[in-house]
Amino acid sequence: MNLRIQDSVYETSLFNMVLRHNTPYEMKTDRAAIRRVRVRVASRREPLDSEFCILLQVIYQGFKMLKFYYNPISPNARRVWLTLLEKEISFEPVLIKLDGDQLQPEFVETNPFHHIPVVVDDGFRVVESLAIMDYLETKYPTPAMLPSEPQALATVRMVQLVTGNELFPQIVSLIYESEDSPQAAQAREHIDKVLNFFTQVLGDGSFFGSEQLTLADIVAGVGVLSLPNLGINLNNYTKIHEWCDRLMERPAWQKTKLSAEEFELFKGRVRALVRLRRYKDNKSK
Ligand SMILES: N[C@@H](CCC(=O)N[C@@H](CS)C(=O)NCC(=O)O)C(=O)O
Repeated sequence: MNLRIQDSVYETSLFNMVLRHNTPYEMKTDRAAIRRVRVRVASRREPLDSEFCILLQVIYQGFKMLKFYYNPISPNARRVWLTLLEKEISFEPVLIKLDGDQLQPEFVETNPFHHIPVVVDDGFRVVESLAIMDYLETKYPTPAMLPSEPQALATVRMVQLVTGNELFPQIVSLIYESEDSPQAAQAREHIDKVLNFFTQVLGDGSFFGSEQLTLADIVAGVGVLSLPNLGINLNNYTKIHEWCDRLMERPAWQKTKLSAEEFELFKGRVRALVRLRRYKDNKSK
């Protein structure tokens, strides 16, 4: 990219971007560079030299590259990760350790709810995995992953919401409650209902709402593929089992697959978060 540094409008907007920008999470790798630029911009007496132009290029490219705040063990982040990979969008991954990184002021400035995933694209910040996926779909429409035909679109949204509202809370129960507890039995029963519902919705189709992969497959796939690790046998749901095989044939899914060790880490994080939530609920009673 050639910076047309003589272009004063462009130059000013770039300087403003640099000056406005305070979050080290945004520019983690260029903190020293940004400090140097701030000093130069604050005392703009000298003409711009070539070293300075190069510095601005580095910073400008840093701003242009889509940043993805994530952790591989996070299912919500994996939804976005898969969307980025399936659409072959270039991005800069920013790993957020879920043992406290997410509570650091720099990150809380980016997401006040201290959750991953977050995407910052060209200075535009999006939180909430489903909103991020819609943003990516609209900005990078190829390959299309959200059908526009009314029934197909409703199917995609329905499967996404059923996953979030009906499946995920049961996955959390299975992780938190002991295997032989009534709560775990109830969770297994509800998961059976979800899997039968998904079987019905999928019918003889390859994917949810389309013959091509959709955003519903990504959201439901991340949840359903974790079930065998929690003792749910997918062989009892033939169509869902075949659909899982179709997903796992794809390079993006193999790349983002959790190892057994990572899944244990994820379970540990879920348990800690549930304990924390219950402690807070009890305290406020
Ligand atoms: N509804 C949000 C949920 C995000 C969420 O709960 N993320 C978890 C990881 S899967 C997280 O960041 N937890 C850290 C925390 O709550 O402090 C989304 O879909 O993006």
